[in-house]
Amino acid sequence: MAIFTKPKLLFVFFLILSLVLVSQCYDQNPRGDQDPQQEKLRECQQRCERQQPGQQRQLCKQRCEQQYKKEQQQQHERETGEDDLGNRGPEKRYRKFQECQRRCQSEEQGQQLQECQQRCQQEYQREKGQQVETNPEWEQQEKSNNPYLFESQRFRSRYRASHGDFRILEKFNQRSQLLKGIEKYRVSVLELEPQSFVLPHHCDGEAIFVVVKGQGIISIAEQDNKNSFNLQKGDVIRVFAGSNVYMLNKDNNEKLFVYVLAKSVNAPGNLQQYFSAGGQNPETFYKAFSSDILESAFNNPRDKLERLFGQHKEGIIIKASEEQIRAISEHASRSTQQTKGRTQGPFNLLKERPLFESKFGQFFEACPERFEQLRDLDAAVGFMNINQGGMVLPYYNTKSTKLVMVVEGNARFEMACPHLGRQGQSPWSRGQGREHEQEQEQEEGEVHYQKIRGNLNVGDVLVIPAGHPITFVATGNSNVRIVGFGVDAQNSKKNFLAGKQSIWRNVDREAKELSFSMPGREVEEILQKQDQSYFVAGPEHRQQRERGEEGRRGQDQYLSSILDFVF
Ligand SMILES: [Cu+2]
Repeated sequence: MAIFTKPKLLFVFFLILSLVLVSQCYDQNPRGDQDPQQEKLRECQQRCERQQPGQQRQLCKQRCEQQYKKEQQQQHERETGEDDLGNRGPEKRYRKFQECQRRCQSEEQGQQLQECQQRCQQEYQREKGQQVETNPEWEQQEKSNNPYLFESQRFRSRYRASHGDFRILEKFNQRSQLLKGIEKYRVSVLELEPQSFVLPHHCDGEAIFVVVKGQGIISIAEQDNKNSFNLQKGDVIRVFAGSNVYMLNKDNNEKLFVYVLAKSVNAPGNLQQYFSAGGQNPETFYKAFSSDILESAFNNPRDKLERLFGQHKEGIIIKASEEQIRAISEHASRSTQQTKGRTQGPFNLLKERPLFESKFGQFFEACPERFEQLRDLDAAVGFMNINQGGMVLPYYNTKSTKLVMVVEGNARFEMACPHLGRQGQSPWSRGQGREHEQEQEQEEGEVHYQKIRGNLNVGDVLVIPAGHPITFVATGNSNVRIVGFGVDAQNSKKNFLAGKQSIWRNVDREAKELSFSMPGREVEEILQKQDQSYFVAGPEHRQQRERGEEGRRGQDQYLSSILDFVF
């Protein structure tokens, strides 16, 4: 230790020591220490703040957080070496799945819990079978290449009030030129809190209302006619363009949810509400007239009219008292009415006989051929219930394009689309793709179908163009209920592509032989193997059953059959 006896060297030693300490301090500085994932989360949430209004902002932020959690977990896996590039053994995969489910149960509730568990399941399925598809970039691309799926956040609140919300989905042709055929149609959702009232208004669109939850009253006031109807779940009511309408949720506890299909009668896809009632918020259209005109029209002095049209400030959906609800309810009836040659009033779709059904689901439909109210709009309304673990056999709608929305549960879908089937081209995209699309007629002999797929949660909308083969599979731990509006519905049918009732039963054996280059008998044997119709066990349910029948050979076999039994 001779060096410490020399003061110069001692000074140099302390200088180095203090430099080391200072540099360590800098390393521990909170900014320098900031986790890049956390930084990303912060940026993502800020983006939501800037770009998304109200409720969407919350959803947007939640998505940021989910992504953050996922990335953190992935990092954890990388660091602990639990997972080397997804080559997890079945035990490890399953353990991870169980952990995921436990996390959901401790952190989430209700709808969120269901969604969280579904994510666990999807992750597990992906790891189990399709390792290629774990690439998030590919997934992202697939999502953005799908112009048919509108996730619930694509609805925008048009009128939000303390007692409800009216949300409208973006214009279809804004998303893609492939949806130009339905540009006049808009889909919206009316959500009313218990004991609330929607102010009288009319709309420049021909509409169909479907009650998917709750109970209420709709009143239609016309020049020479007044109709008031009770509404309940499953009711379908045609609301003519320009009808002056007010509505009520009369229930004390339950919200009222109404899905609306409207066809614009002015500018295509542009729908406006016109409030006769109101004052400042919503503004009443009377305010667009000059005072002297109003004085003459109402034969009232200006100050009285200013008072009348200046009071209301609470928005289009407001709280109603029990007495008010009772009074309005007294006038409401249930039955349909014949007024001047047109039928008005609701009918209940769920009380009709299902158009087809089996152990795994039912389908109800109101078509324009049977329901006079739907005829002039050439529209249909359908309800599809798929029981837990079930799927609907692939089918296509012969002529009608369907706009479907999930009311309950979760589903995944797969659809074949020839429009997007030309590799490397995206003629659907906005802007530059437009001219492209018109020129892009299919070249000779070139047949390819793009697999369009995705998950559907409550509130998501899917457009199923006519002729496109599609299937839905119930995912998650409950039944799935889907409501669909059909446009150009007259004489449209569902043609099934598999199962006992499929179109193949009406094709000659020789034609089958020629079509598949196989002996006709063999083709039929394959096509007839599915002896069920319409709804059958979904892939997960089916795997579980098959494994159950396989018996137990060795421990590995046993383990995997347990794993598959979960789904
Ligand atoms: Cu297509």
